[in-house]
Amino acid sequence: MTTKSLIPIVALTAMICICSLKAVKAGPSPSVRNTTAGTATLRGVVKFVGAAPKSTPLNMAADPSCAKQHPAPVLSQDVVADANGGLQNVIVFVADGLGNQAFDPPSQPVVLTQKGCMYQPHVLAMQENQRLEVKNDDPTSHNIHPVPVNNREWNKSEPPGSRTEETFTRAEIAIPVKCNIHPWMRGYVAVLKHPYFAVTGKDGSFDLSSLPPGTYTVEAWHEKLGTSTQKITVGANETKAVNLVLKPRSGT
Ligand SMILES: [Cu+2]
Repeated sequence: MTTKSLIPIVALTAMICICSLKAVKAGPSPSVRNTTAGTATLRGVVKFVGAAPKSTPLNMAADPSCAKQHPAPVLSQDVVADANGGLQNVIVFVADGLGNQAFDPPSQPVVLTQKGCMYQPHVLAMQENQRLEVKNDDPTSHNIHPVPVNNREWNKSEPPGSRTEETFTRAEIAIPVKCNIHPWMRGYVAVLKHPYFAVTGKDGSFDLSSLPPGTYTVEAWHEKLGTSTQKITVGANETKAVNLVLKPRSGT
């Protein structure tokens, strides 16, 4: 072989080396990115059993612009249940069974509104790295201050009519949110790794749809009543009922 004929071989070998180096650098993907929605559904109701703790009226006298917006007394939102025991404001989510799948956050933000010096909604859930838009629809200033354990803590002053945006990068169920100006303001933001979560409505109902078929642990989380879990297997194109019960904890 002449030196001339060796050049292309050397060049090719160098290219292969560079390519394989790149591949090694990138490493094996830590997770399988899920892009296809599944066809399984878990649907049910979270019920509260036991004596409901008494809701207490909130005292907004410290800021007349807040109090003025509520002709009737506003009750605390700690435990909100309907006549059938359907429990509102419960975060229901897949706690186990999705393996190492990873999910991109939705491009749309979730919106938390400060209105009547309350958080609307009182409980919300979002995905890691999804945008959280915080609006102030009140004629008074608020200072939103989430108090996370696994995420970066921040607090922001919001003059009337303003909005701000933030994200949480790590799963956490759930982050308490308070206002540094109005001590009665309290909310919760749950952050999840995947899109399989819901917050129960007025009747305690929830719907986890577009799941891949599998065996899942479904968990219900409530700010005062703690957690409840259930394991369930669901197939493709199948809908299964999951009903969860929460009881007052000792001392609640
Ligand atoms: Cu406030």
